[in-house]
Amino acid sequence: MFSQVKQKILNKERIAFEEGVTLYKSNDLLAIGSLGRLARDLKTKQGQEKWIYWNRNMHLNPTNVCIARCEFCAFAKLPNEKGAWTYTIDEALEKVRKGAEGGANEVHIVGGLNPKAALPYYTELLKAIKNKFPALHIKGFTAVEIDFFSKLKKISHEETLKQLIDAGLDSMPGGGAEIFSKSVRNETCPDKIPASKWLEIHGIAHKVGLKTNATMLCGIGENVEDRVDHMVQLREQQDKTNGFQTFIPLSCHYEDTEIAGKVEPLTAFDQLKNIAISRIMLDNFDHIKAYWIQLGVGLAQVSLNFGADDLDGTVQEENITHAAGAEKRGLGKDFIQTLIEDAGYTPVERDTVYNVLAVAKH
Ligand code: V47
Repeated sequence: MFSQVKQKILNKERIAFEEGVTLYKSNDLLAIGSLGRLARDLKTKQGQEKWIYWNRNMHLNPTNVCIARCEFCAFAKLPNEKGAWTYTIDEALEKVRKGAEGGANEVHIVGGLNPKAALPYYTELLKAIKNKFPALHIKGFTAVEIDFFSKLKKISHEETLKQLIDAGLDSMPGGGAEIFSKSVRNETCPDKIPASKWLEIHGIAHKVGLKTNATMLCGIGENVEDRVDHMVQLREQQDKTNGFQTFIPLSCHYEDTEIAGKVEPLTAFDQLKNIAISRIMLDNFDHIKAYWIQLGVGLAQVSLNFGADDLDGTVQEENITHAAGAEKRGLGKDFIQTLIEDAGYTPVERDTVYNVLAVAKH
């Protein structure tokens, strides 16, 4: 089976659902990893074979108030619950100022579904950020939030996106995808839009000119068939609208969540397979991101040899995974580059849409 998949990768043929499942069911991790690496190597351009991307970014979570109840989320609070926040525009600007002074050129904005933080709040926020920090790229809002803003305002998804773009939105992150499987979605995040809506909104975003990312949240009771199905659905959407840049497999953290104890946590093998198999399956995605906040720095570094070509960024100020127990906050730019170099690769600083800002010299 491995030689058949290898041949298909070499021939640039698409890997079938069943083959993806068979790879997941194998424990020959190094063989799976070498296929992931092969798929990655064949995607790179001449002279860029050893490139691994990173960026200088910060997260901004303007509100953690959320009317959706997702079993895996430790971030969401009810409006009057202790620890709930909704920043004023000035408070949000102050966070952004700190990030920009720390060197960030991207702000990743996501928040809860808060009926008091509707579209006008966000358009005002984006305009204020662009006004004060015109060079910052704003990567903001999951498809789940876009749907929520549209419903509150009773306007279409396209109109919502256009208003956000007019206010300064530059691209969209990949959150809110969770796992597309109906049964796992109904069990763990019943208030979230279904997979079809998530995909449709990304398609609309691509149509109006935004680049977006895609995630898959693992360790929430899904099986390997669910994971491969998730990848196949993303691959099909990408065939239609071709605006996804990066795929990011996410690993659930359980502290203070309702799902804790109900499901088996991911092993290191699971997480490295997610990287390698997504690289093999998602032939029409340019990049696979090893999100070190969730993988941990060690596994993220190892995953560079399993097909990942992006380490995300310095990530100043992150709240979603930290609410659920992730340990580190913020990596220095020198350390990110050391992680990449020690794995045998060349650190390449990028902006959000993969323009190259600097290639490290040896
Ligand atoms: O949508 C929620 C997930 C996502 C937990 O696009 C959890 O570049 C782990 O989407 N444990 C937000 N994960 C993060 C995200 C992301 C991160 C980095 C880069 C990009 C990008 C996007 O985090 C949520 C949800 O799927 N999440 N709770 C948890 N307990």
